[in-house]
Amino acid sequence: MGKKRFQKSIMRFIILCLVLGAVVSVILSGSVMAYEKADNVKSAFYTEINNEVSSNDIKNHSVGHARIMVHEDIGSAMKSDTLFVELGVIVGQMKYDKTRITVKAGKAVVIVFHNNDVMLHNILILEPGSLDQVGMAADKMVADPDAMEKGFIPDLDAVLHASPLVNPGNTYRLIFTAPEKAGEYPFVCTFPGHWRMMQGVMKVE
Ligand SMILES: [Cu+2]
Repeated sequence: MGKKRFQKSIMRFIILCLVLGAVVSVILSGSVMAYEKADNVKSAFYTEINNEVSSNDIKNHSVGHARIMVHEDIGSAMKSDTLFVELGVIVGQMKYDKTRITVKAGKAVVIVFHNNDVMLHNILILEPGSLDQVGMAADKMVADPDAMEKGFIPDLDAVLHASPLVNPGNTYRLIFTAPEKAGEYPFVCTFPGHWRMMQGVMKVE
């Protein structure tokens, strides 16, 4: 092999290495970017949720048997078939602006609860047929000095999911997995005196 030919093949080898290196680094940076993007979306979601929790002044996330399920169910809320339901309040009437919500059994649900009213409200999802039991238990909580801290959420198994008390002008996302069993599940506000007026039905089908 002549000196020139040898130099040529060395050059070819170096160029090949450079091209391969460039291709590999483009592929790698692409996947890193994709990873970072997904991670940003995820962390933004966490930050938003955490802000809402602190803005509602929840000191203890395990209030009422860890039924404030913000953190546990974040994973399910990120599924593509998650159902988002907007729910507001009819100002000054102690009523939600919807009396019926329909969800799919076993699917993730996010109830985006806007408290556009001038007083505190919450939202609890209950076992079918348990509205009176839970409502009366909530009324009795007026005598409990820790009731505000407990968010007026009765400590009963019939309470499936619950938001904390939501301040006027605040929004709370109640994230949960819909029951597997079809049926009519009451939703209700248990702030003192509200439950008889402020209620609706979540139909699971
Ligand atoms: Cu209310």
